[in-house]
Amino acid sequence: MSSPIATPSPPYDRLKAVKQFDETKAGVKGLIDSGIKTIPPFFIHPQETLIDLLPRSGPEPEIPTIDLSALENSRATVVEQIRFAASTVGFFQVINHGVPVDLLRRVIGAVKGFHESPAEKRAEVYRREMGTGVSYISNVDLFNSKAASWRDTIQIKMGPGAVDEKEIPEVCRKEVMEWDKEVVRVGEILLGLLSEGLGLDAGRLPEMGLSQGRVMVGHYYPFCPQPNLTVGLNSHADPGALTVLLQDHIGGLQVRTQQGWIHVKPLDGALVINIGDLLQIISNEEYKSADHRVLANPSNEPRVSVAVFLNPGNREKLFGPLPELTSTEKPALYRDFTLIEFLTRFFKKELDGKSLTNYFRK
Ligand SMILES: O=C(O)CCC(=O)C(=O)O
Repeated sequence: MSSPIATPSPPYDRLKAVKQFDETKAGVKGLIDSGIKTIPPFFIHPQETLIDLLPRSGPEPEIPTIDLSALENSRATVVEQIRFAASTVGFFQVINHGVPVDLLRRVIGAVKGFHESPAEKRAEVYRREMGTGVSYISNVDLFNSKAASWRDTIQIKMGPGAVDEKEIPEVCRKEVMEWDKEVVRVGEILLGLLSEGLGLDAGRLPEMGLSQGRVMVGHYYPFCPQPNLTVGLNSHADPGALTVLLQDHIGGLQVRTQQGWIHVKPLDGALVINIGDLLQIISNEEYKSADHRVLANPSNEPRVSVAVFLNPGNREKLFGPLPELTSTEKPALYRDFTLIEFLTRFFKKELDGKSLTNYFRK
């Protein structure tokens, strides 16, 4: 006969559960492959985050789409479109950027191929430190965040001191290298246009070496059985100068605007560009770094995205608002700092949407 006194279930040991998950080295993909039907409690986000995920009512505004093929005949129009997008929503999509569509498909396919390679293969590069320049992890901030997010990531350091090519998993090596070259090319064009949008010479931002420090992240958002209880990626702003993002057709990326959270709708062949905190500071806040997030993926098909963060290569140089953009009417809004100080501050805080720029505000 069973005892009439119920034995209390032991309290949930969150740290133990998180450690056990990390030790599988198989990420969220591993959880889904194991057949789970509910998400482990450490993925469940606080109520205030979940309430904010509810869909908005009414028509949704869209972020601007800018056609770079117009550069040839009407550069001034494109500069104005980019200036407007960068100084309002801080996000835009570019089309006709010159990257072959076939390469865009191959990059997504190769990153997907890595995340869907056998768990033992992925485990070989599962590490939290970026020592060799490649790390596969689930949740960069797994041990510091309030709740984990439904996503795995492969991070690759592309410069300065880029990863030894041989360290990149073979399944995506060729595509990662090709993609990096194209991102630098497109990034430099955009930095030139963004310079002009500030009323500066086209060379001003590119000459600062803002695309020399690059990290590529290939995200994988598997199907989530309880997408209303978690997120794919917490709300955050990117710390660097500019981010070039390639997303597949699934959707889920959202940006915070004055009209609330809006979707960055997948547009075949387009690249998503966003202003990072550093460019907000350098531009003395003419340009805006916007918070963005990714919803947990409710679709049976996994979502894949590949972001490259463009940062300065020189970590000791001082950065701050450009003197040309400050005046007695608009004094510098931020103090100068080195990238080392800036990034140290970034990695101290979890990706919880608190603005990094505020730490450097005068
Ligand atoms: O997956 C995405 O669409 C967004 C990725 C992102 O925001 C990031 O890596 O910082």
